[in-house]
Amino acid sequence: MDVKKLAEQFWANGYVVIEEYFAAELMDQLNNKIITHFGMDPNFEHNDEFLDKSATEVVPWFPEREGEMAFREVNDDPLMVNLTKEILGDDWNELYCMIMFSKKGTKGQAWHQDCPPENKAQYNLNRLVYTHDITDEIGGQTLVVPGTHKYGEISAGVPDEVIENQIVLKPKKGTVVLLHGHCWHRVLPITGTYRVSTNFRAMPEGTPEDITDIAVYRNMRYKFSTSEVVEERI
Ligand SMILES: O=C(O)CCC(=O)C(=O)O
Ligand SMILES: [Fe+2]
Repeated sequence: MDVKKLAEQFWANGYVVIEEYFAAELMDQLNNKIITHFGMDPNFEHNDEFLDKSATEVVPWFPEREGEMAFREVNDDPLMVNLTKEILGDDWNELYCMIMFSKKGTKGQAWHQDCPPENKAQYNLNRLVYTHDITDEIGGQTLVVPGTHKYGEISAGVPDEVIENQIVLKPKKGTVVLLHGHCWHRVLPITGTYRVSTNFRAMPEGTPEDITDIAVYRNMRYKFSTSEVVEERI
């Protein structure tokens, strides 16, 4: 695997995809752990204002905060580590491992940036691993707009409308997607039984630990730690 080429692609587009990198067996094992944790009908943890206004319906789980370390094997994989280093530089830091569950019939996630884009040197790097196939039947396809990690703030507007040049990703089981936190992205509604993604978030040196506390949507900025809209945009 040519990490230099992959890093170049990442910096050109704001994301890079490595298809079916992890073994199906390991993915099945981790997917089972995820399903055992959530079941098929977990309660939303975010408040109603956020769920309505953000058009975002996901339930997060931070396994390592509860001592569940089974995801370390993926986190510590040589490609994950070497490619992260190539993209972020030698002194990058791990942020956290976060799993996002979406149940059948939910909206997915509206367009957003994971953190404010004003300081281009400070951002989160999403290192997404998919433990099951994302297909048109299941829904939950990941949408990205190439190059937008360089554009600054996401355009204000309807939270989940079609954006020009959007690309639809349908990651198969074991696929890795590295996605810049400033790159505009969203997740389509879930039509199948469930959808999960596992995100090993990292950040470049000098980025504060709370970098993902405020997310930028097309209609607002939202602060998760205090559950409040900190800026209305439309
Ligand atoms: O689950 C995905 O495919 C993307 C989720 C997302 O918005 C993120 O990782 O920041
Ligand atoms: Fe995101």
